[in-house]
Amino acid sequence: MSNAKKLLTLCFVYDSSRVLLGMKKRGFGAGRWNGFGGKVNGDETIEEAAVRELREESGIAPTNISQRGALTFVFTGDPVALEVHVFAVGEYEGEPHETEEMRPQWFLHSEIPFDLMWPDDRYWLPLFLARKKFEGEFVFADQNTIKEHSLKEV
Ligand code: 8WZ
Repeated sequence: MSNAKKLLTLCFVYDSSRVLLGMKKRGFGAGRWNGFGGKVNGDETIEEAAVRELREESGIAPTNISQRGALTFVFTGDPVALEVHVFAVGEYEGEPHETEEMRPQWFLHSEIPFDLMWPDDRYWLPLFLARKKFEGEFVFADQNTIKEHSLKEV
């Protein structure tokens, strides 16, 4: 049966001064800095998927992870919405390394490259970095253009 939503995860590793982003090297969102994440498989919880995708895309294993936000993305004319669950990772094992998917790099909070990220990130990433929990919905006309959005702290 067809799904009305695609479930995705997004993990941001951060501390009080820096956040780890990855340059997406291929596929959907290629050429943009983002957190690490991907699709939730049928046999796993959303958090299990977040941990798996973080390991696959950056090589690190979180020892501390918590859900911090839920974002819905809709593209005009596409009936399938993306439901993205955003996780915060504080502590982890291993060291980030480049993979086929992602090239990781640390950024100061004051130097986050919003112009090279998905355009919704400038709305909600400041809430994330301020340790808030949030829910939002963004309607895109295309991958560069937000038509409308709502965002609230929860
Ligand atoms: C985003 C995003 C439309 C859209 C999609 C994603 C995405 C795809 C896979 C994981 O996330 O990620 C961010 N930060 N904004 C907007």
